Amino acid sequence: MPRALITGITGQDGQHLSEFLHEKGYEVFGLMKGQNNPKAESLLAEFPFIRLVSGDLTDFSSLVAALRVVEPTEVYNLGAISFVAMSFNQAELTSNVTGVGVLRMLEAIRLVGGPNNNPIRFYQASSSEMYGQVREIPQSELTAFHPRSPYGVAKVFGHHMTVNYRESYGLHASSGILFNHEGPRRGYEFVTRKISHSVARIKLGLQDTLLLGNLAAKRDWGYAGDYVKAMWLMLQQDQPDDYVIATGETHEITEFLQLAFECAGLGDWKKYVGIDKQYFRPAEVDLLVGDASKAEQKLGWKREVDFPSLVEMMVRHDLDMEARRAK
Ligand code: NAP
Ligand code: F7E
Repeated sequence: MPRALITGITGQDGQHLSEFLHEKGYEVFGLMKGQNNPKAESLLAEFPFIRLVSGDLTDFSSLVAALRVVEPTEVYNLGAISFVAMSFNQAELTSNVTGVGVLRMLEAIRLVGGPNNNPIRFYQASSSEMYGQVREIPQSELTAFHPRSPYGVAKVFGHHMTVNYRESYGLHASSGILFNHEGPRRGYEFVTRKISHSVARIKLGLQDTLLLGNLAAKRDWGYAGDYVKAMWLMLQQDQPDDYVIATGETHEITEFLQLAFECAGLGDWKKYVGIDKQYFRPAEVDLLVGDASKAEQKLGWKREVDFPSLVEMMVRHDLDMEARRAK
């Protein structure tokens, strides 16, 4: 039976990937940080098949210990400080977890090796934030990086380390350059979930307004459930490689707002949305749109959920959730 160790198990992608791998017959292990992490109980209530091991991406020996206990055939490194805005305020922590954490895991894998002398296959969660101030449109695996935040810089470090360990030591290490992916499990701090959740609360009379930052940014938004399948496909290939995973469409935040408010029957979003300077970033990524043709051809991957369906899925989920809470 294949055994997967997932870092970032409590995050959006960790949850989707656990579910996906469990359905494929994997034994699923998750690295859980902290002492009595409050997220453990709700995670196990929803996904009782997950087995937790303690560890932290800032602590090398804990990663070695986790690999020795789990003996995984595949490691998915999803753990990170992933909120770009936070990375400006906690740049050192972000560099340590999101950047150097990748190196620690790669070194731990190199040291421990895989069960029965089979090498461990490694997936690194790279990001479209590495493109930052984009050099070309759309962005592909060959586009140069120009990160615009400490988060983006840390991801570039992790990405290059993954490539370097593959080339230097022959590790089966692949890097997925994933563009924004969202869904009902998205953290409330990210703009799509902030919008869908606020729309639900406004509809139910629990909130009057929604304050946002820069509405001009454009993103290539897909559904997280589609994207975790690509992670798994990368590790099933004979040769490790890097792949862009994206929809190939870009949308302004105002388009997300329009669809979300319409979906809840609230009409014109401009009646409810205000601008608050605190949500602007010191440097912005203005436009992202990915070219996933390599993944489509080599992995046979294709997104299934389109942009309007994604917005509707998130708003409907949050309307149901808030209505249940209000009872
Ligand atoms: P997320 O919801 O923010 O989850 C981040 C996870 O990292 C959480 O489980 C968190 O654990 C864990 N973590 C934080 N610090 C850690 C540490 N020191 N040691 C071990 N784990 C730690 O992120 P996501 O949206 O699922 O994204 C998954 C990965 O893909 C991340 O690496 C992210 O940067 C990357 N990515 C995401 C997107 C996207 O659009 N979602 C796009 C490209 C790349 P706690 O809950 O215990 O804090
Ligand atoms: O911001 C703008 C903000 O925080 C999107 C992470 O998963 O995807 C994510 O990073 C845009 C930005 O995601 C608000 O300025 C306006 O232009 O939802 P976000 P992100 O920064 O694109 C990449 C691919 C990752 O790898 C990251 O881990 O929306 N924006 N007003 C706002 N953003 C937020 N969060 N809140 C606002 O009020």
